[in-house]
Amino acid sequence: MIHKNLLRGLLCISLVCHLRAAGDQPPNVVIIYGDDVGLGDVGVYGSKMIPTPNIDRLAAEGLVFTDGHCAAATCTPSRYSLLTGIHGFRNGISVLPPDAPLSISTNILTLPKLFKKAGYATGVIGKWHLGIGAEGEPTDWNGEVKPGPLELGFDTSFLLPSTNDRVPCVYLDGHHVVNLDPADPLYVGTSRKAVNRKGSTQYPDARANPEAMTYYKSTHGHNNSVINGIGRIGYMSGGKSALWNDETMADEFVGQAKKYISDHKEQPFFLYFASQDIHVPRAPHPRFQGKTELGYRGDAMVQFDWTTGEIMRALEENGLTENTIVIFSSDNGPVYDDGYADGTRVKRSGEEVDRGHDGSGVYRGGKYQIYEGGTRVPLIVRWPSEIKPGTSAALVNQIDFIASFANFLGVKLAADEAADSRDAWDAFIGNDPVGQEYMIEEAKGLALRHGDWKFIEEAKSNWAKGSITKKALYDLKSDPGEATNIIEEFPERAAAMERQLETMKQAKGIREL
Ligand code: NG6
Ligand code: CA
Repeated sequence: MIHKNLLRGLLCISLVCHLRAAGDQPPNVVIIYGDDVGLGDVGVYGSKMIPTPNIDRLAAEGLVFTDGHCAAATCTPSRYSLLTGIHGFRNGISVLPPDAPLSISTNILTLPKLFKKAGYATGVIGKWHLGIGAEGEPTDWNGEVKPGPLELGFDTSFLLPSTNDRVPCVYLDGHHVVNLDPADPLYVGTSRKAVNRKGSTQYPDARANPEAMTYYKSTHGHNNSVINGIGRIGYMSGGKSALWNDETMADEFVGQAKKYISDHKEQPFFLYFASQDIHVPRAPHPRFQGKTELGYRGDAMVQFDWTTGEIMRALEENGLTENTIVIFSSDNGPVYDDGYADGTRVKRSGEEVDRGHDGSGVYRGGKYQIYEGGTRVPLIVRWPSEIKPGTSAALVNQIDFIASFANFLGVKLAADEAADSRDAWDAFIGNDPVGQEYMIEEAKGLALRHGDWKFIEEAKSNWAKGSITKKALYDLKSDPGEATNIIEEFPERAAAMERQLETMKQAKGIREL
């Protein structure tokens, strides 16, 4: 044993190997991931109208990044990059419909596979939205639903398979739909016809029966199957006994997380906890309704803060707070009315402030947009034994988690593994105040950050249909709100950044540059 540990110690240069050689357990890693949570929705980043005491406590004990980014301004590409270390644009990844097959190849390295290589247990709880099932064959929701997270390196999974505004409105535990009655088989599709099967429960169609939307009405889209009084994207039939309850979803996921943490307290684990909050349809539990003056959006954020507190409490109760790296972040920037009349007062017109609350703080735009509000999200890393609490202005991105943890765990990445992921370990633990020199931001088009400079390429806008975002250059130091396009004043800088962006786009992966 001594011999083995000595050998390990000699072979390993990473901290985790030294810990193991010394007989100490490597730290657990928990990612608490919000959905559409803006930087300005969190107290420590300036939210005044939404109380977030639990997240603020986490922040006070951890490192708060002010220039931390998710990889893209919408969910699927952002999560794709988090788990693969590859930019979504390279593989044409965009927001997935309810019946999409798995968007990540089961042959490539993923964040959970990396942790498994280092001997960790791995689990995912919550929203998936990366597709499920094999390409080219319809997914059988009544049998084994796969491939999915279990084929990508997670040992256990408890999912909201797509998003809460998309069918199927059921939980998936491992390969199986929870509480499914075989006498009421479940079908999922993008047309009414595809799910119109005799013998399965039929749900109202929001187009024909808008009065069935009793929870609240949709303001755009969300007009297919109506489940629990809420119009959804896509159609389903059957699975009545398996339907989730929107208002107890947070409780369900928190319960799953508590169980996961206590079941795995004896071994190092990686838990990817992806809340549905504060994505639409926002349906916080009645105990959170009315907690803010901002309608269900604000109340759902209060619920998410509670969720965060419960996960921290579970770590504490199991004696794991000191030796767990907790990462708190979000998959894209904020949005107000994203398709339902849920009490937000801002329509999808690009207006930024609802009753004095600005979900992206001083930054411009939010979800779907190439401006900073699209990807600059709350990012907090807490690890008491190694990270000194404070604030970091380093430019960091979730796409770099894989390469950074690979460094920490002492796992070598092949050139084609997580090819866009670059080691930023020192920045994530507070030892490097600068972070990446260059970083891509992704919406429908791309932008490049170089320090405080930002170049935006000309592209179709994801925000307002048919509109084009013109080439632009901003100096975020003097103009954090991207109000003044100074491309005419600095044509050479803009051209150089455009060339750099092109080089990064053309490369197989950014790490090779
Ligand atoms: C849009 C939906 C929006 C949301 C988004 C994906 C409509 C009109 N809008 O198409 O409500 O679901 O997709 O959000 O249906 S994300 O956070 O998963 O990327
Ligand atoms: Ca999202």
